[in-house]
Amino acid sequence: QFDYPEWLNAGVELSDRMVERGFGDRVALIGNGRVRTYKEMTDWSNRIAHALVGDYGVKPGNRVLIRSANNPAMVACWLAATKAGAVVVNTMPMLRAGELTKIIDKAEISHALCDTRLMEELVACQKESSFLKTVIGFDGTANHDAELDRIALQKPVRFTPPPTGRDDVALLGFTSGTTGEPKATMHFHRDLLIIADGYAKEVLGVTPEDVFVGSPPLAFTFGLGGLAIFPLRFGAAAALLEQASPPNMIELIQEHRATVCFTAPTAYRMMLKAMDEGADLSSLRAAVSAGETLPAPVYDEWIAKTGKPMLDGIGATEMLHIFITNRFDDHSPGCTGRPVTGYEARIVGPDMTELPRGEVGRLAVRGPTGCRYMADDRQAKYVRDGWNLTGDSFWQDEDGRFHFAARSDDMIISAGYNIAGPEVEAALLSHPAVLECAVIGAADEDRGQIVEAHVVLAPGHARDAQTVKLLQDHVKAIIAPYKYPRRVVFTEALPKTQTGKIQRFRLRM
Ligand code: 3SK
Repeated sequence: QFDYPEWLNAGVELSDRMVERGFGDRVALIGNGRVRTYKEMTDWSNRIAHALVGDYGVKPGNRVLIRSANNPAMVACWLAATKAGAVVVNTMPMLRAGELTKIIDKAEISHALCDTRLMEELVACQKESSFLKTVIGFDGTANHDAELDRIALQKPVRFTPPPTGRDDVALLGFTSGTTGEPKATMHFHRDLLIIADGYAKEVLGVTPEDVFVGSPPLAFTFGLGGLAIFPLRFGAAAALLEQASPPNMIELIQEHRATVCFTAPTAYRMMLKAMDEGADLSSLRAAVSAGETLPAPVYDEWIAKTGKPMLDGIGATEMLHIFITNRFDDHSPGCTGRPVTGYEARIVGPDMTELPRGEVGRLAVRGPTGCRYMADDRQAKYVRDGWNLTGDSFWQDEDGRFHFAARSDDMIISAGYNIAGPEVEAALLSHPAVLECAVIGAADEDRGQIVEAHVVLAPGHARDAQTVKLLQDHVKAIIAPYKYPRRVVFTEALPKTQTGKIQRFRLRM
C-alpha cells in the first residue's frame, strides 16, 4: 500500500523535495507575524542541520529534544534534526523540569533545542540528568537572535543528510495517557509520510490550496500531523499559533481563509457559540475533531450551522495519528467511522477473541505506523500479535462502523448496570447550562458505584440545588433514567493533560 524507497528521510521529503517539485515560492508556514515559503523553510532547516552536525556533534540516532510552542522555528528545528538523522522528541512548553527530566532520562536525550524564552526548566534538567549534554537556544520569535540562529546563519543552504532508512526511528512520541507516567513509542521515517499519504490524502483530500489551523501542540503527534506533516506533504500552508485559544483560532481562520481545522470538541463548542455572535468560519471545508469523543449535539449543531460534517476520529500517539474516522460521505452522530486505509480495527474480549457486532469490548488496532513501545514490558502487555490494545471500549454496528462506548476505565457499574460515562456526559452537554463536564463512578455502599458528574456551568447559571435537579431531569429525559448523575459537583475547571484530555482519574482520587 505504502511504498517508499529503502533510503528515506522524512525531513527531506517535507522540505527539499517539495522545492524540487516546484513548491518553492508557495507559502508553507505562517507564524509570529511572518510568512515562510517552502524554499525559506528548506534553507532554514538545512542551515540548522549543518550547525547540529558540524558545531554540536549530532550523530544519526542521537536523541534530540525540542522544546517550543507552535511556531515556524520549531518546525525548522524539527526538520533539521530529522534531516541530520536524529531521533526527535518534541515536547510542550508547559512541561516542568520534573516532567522533562523523566522524558530526558527515558529517551536518553543527548541534545536539546529550546526556545530561549523557555530555557529555565531545561537548564534545571541539565543539572538532574546525566544524559543531557548540550542545550542549544533558538529564537522562537524568528528574529534569529539566539545562539543556534547566529551559527546557522553562517551555514550553506544545501545539506547532504546522512543516509537514513525508511525503517529508521525518526521520532519518539511520548504519551502520558490519562495516568501521568510518560511512555515512549517509536516512529520510523516512513510512518511520518504514511499518515499523510493515508489519512490526510484519503480522508481529507488535501490540496496545495489548503490552509491548516488548529490547537494541538506540535509536540503532540495529533498537532505534528495536522499542522506540519499534512500541509507540508501536499504543498499546502499552515498558520501556527503559540497560544491557540478558540478566539485566536477564529481570528486566524478569518484572516487566512483557513480551510482545515484540527481541534477538540470543547473548542468547537466555543466556535459554535462565536458563530452566533458573527464569527465567520465559512472558509473551513474540513473540521477534524479528535482527542476526546465528539458529543452528538456538537456534531449536529456544526452541520446545522455550516452545512458540512465535522469529522470525528480516534488516534493515538502509539499509532502516530488518526486510525479510525468518519468521512465526508460517511458520517453520523456518535459514530467514529471506519478504519483509515492500511489499518485494521476490531473489538475484543479479555482473551483477545473478536466480539460479535453490537457488543462492547476493548478496541484493538493494527497498522503500518505502530505500535512500538520503547519499553519491552509495555509492548508485551499492550501489543498482542501486532494488535495494539487501546484504552478504549467501543462497539461495532452491523455495517462495520465503530462507536465509542467509554475509556475502558470510564465504564461505571452501578447496581449491576453498565453505564458509559461519556454517554451521560453527552446528555449533560446537550443542556445549555453545561459548558464542560466529566462523569466518573464514585464509590457507593448501596449501588457499588454511582454516577458522579463534575460540571463547569455556562455563565449566568447558579450553582444550586435547583440547577442540580434541572440537569438530573434533563439527563433522565434523554437517556435511560438509571444513568442520571446521582451526584453533581460544580467546579470552575476540569483537570486536563497538557494536550487537553480530561483527566478523569484525578476526579476519582
Ligand atoms: O487523540 C489522540 O490521542 C491522538 C493522538 C495522536 C494523534 C491523533 C490523535 C487524535
